[in-house]
Amino acid sequence: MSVIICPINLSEEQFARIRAAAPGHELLAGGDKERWQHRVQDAEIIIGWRRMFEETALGPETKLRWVQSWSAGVDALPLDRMAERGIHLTTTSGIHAYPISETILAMMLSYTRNLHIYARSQAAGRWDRTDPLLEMHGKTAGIIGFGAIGEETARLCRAFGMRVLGLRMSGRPSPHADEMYDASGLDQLLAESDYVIVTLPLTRETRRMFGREQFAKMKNTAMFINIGRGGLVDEQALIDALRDGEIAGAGLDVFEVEPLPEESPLWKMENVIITPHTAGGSSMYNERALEITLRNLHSYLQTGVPSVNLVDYAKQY
Ligand code: OXD
Repeated sequence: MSVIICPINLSEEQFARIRAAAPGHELLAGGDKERWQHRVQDAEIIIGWRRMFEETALGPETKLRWVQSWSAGVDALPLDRMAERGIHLTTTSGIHAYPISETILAMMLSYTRNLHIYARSQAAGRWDRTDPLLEMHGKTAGIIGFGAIGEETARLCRAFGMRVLGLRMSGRPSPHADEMYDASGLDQLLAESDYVIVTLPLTRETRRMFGREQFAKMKNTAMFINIGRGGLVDEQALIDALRDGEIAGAGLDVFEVEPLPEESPLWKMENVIITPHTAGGSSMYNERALEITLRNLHSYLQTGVPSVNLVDYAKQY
């Protein structure tokens, strides 16, 4: 009997839906590794990758055919080894649009209306009417990486009366963007935006895409938001840009090293809002990820290939 391993803590009802969709397969499931760790070498399908699978599941004798990642980003997975073994890899890309765009807007609003400062004052019991108090209305949001998250963020920005500039590799226009650029428009987008929002995946091409030069091109009054991956940014250059007033503030969910080390100056910067890589989190997460998984399970069992969010190893996403 083929084995499916799912080390995610789903509900019994959710596991039952996987079992019903894959008759003739044995499902070893749940967060307790006692349930599946002795069978990793037998797995044909893994739903929710764990670093500890690497040695056993990718060895020469592997039976593994398909991995459904429980994340959108797959930069931490052993992509080269998976590609070499011809394993299909699919992601949960698309399900982060609501929680991440809401986090982005929360960062923008908090920063613009000083909530991050007032929260500190409240904790200290201090009536501090610090200004300036800014507005998002009429300002320009530049969104770099315009997939599902970028589209939804743009739609919300428009509801606040903002102008939206987008950038995606294809340059394909969007009804939610006033202008859409391809990679060649990066400098223009950086120069014009009051909020620079990065939602890119981390790949060979995008690693350290934002450094000293890019921060220098941004307005001194601009806010920089990164919910993609820490590796997209030269973090020391970001710290310097914030310190030197090259840019005015930042909203950061992701970091070069996570958890963000205690000694990072970012913790103490008043103009920085930090969330601990939770922008994509949501009580809806598992249900939405399961829906993608079931669609993929269906096509995998019919055709041998999962159909939703299949990673292109050449592009690394
Ligand atoms: C993801 C994330 O990639 O939450 O899914 O960072």
